[in-house]
Amino acid sequence: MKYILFKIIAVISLFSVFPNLLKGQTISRDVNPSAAGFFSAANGSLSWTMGETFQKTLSAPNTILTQGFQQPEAANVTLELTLFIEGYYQGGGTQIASVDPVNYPTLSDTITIELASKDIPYSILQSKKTTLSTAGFASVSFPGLVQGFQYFVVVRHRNSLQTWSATPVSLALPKATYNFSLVSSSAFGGNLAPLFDGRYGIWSGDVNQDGLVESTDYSDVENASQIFLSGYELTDLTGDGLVESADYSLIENNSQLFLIYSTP
Ligand SMILES: [Ca+2]
Ligand SMILES: [Ca+2]
Repeated sequence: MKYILFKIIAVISLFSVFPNLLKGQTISRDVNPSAAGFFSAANGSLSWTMGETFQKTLSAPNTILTQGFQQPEAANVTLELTLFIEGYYQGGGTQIASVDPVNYPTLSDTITIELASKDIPYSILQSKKTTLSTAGFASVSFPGLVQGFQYFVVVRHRNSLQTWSATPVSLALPKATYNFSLVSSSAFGGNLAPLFDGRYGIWSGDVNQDGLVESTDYSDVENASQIFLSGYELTDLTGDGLVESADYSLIENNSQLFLIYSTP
């Protein structure tokens, strides 16, 4: 009689008993072995694979290729940014709540944070939308495959000029931080607006999001201000829910500065 030998690998994750063991890793179940299973309950989980003879994991900035036994997956990396929006800024490290000041008084607006390759052609590799607080704080989580690599950090906001970090930022655990508010040189090309109290902010006025602040943006704000447009509008550069003289003054000034987004 022949005996069949099964090799069983079981990984028991005691999340509640040994939480410190899990820092930096989570268990991925996206490998396809000859047989596998996963069970979970309130206090723990059990996953297993069977019948494999070898394993391999290869990784690059864009890809992880895994073969064989299930592999621990690198934990998500948190990126925390500090930045202000020129037209929203109110001094003292605070900016206006533009979305819904009654129900969300600490929410300034939403922004998109992207990771671009540090190498030519500096392609955008990750993109996440998140909230920006009235204190200029934004936090976003990127998948573990970016962990340990360097990327340019790109900030996009609905009516501001897209802004890139001056240099690539290393995304290490447990989190990476970057501050666009203290010196103009924190942005690529020094491309930040000087604010009235010595801080810096991303330039307001790219209403049509083409990477320039120019006549089309000017016309959009001018037209909206003449009909007293109100609400959450792209042409509301000051974020107060009204399109009026302050927005017009801001676009009039910025459109004369020939502002163009700066990238490596
Ligand atoms: Ca524009
Ligand atoms: Ca306004």
